[in-house]
Amino acid sequence: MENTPDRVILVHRDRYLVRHDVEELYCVLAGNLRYRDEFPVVGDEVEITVNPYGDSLIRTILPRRTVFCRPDRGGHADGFVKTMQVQPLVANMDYVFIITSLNQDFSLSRIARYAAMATAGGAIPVAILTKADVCPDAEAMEAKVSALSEGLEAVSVSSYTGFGLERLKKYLMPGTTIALLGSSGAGKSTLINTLAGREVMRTSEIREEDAKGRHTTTHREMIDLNGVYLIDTPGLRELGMIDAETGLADTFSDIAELITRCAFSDCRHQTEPGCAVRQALQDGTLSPERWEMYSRLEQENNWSKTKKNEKMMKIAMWQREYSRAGIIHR
Ligand SMILES: Nc1nc2c(ncn2[C@@H]2O[C@H](COP(=O)(O)OP(=O)(O)OP(=O)(O)O)[C@@H](O)[C@H]2O)c(=O)[nH]1
Ligand SMILES: [Mg+2]
Ligand SMILES: [Zn+2]
Repeated sequence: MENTPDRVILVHRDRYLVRHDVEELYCVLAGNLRYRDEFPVVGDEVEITVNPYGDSLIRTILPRRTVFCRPDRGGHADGFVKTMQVQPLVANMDYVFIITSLNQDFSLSRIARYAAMATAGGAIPVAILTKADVCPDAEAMEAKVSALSEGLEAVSVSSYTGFGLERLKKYLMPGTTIALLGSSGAGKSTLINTLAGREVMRTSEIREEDAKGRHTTTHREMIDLNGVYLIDTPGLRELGMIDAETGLADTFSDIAELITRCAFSDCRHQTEPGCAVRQALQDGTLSPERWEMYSRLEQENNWSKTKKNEKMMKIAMWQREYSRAGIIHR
């Protein structure tokens, strides 16, 4: 008998659709998980107790091989521990397809950001440049994107004409999980439909004025295409950089390496003597655009870390107040 682990394929509020052998079962969380604030995400491998009479029970979330997170800046008041952490979106994918359309919505720094977050979570990023049919020079765009980082592959495709799709074949191997991430309207669901050869996901047209999407996909969902698992996701509005240093360093490995060669370990790469970055900018081995992009992303990353620290300090202060007042015991 084949022994594939149970896997979360859809999350709907507090119910989870789990693939269990050949069945799909609705599950809820066991108390211990709820108590620890551990929530499964799409792609998670779980252990369940089957209940033939109603919702089954997720008992355990197995350790994640990879994860894609976004910093959680949303919602609640500062006192909630939950809000200061990164929010896992999908888990256990081998590849993150960074879906970006070759129209006005195209953004190199967005691709760099996604690539950094994917790498930080252990997955391999691949830049998929969609709507090649509306771009006069897809090849030049590919070159720009792959220049972002050594080893970052860029593939331009068109779901309308079929252009470039054969280059995706090497990723679409049975047993492989691929998460499709990117802005709303980039063509994530359309690409899945095209690869499936039928309409599995709903799609809708982008706004004509600014090429923005309409947030058509509202759930993260894993689709099984003959053993290839594609995770469709809703377009992300923004993506910050919390805890992505490792990802940044990998995406900009040349710059990371340069920085280690600066004479001072706390070099700000401005006026310090022996700065390897300024040297490289001068002799042309580092392009100013690339350096600017790295600096921008790194600044953002530090910014979110500062915010996180502020929040942590606030929480610590609260807790002290509360324990002093006898409200909580620690
Ligand atoms: N010209 C062109 N348009 C495309 C292509 N792929 C998708 N589109 C169009 O782009 C629009 C948005 O596509 P969707 O697949 O809904 O986009 P999405 O990324 O799933 O968006 P959300 O679900 O909102 O995150 C639709 O009108 C598609 O027909 C393509 O290859 N070429
Ligand atoms: Mg969609
Ligand atoms: Zn320096």
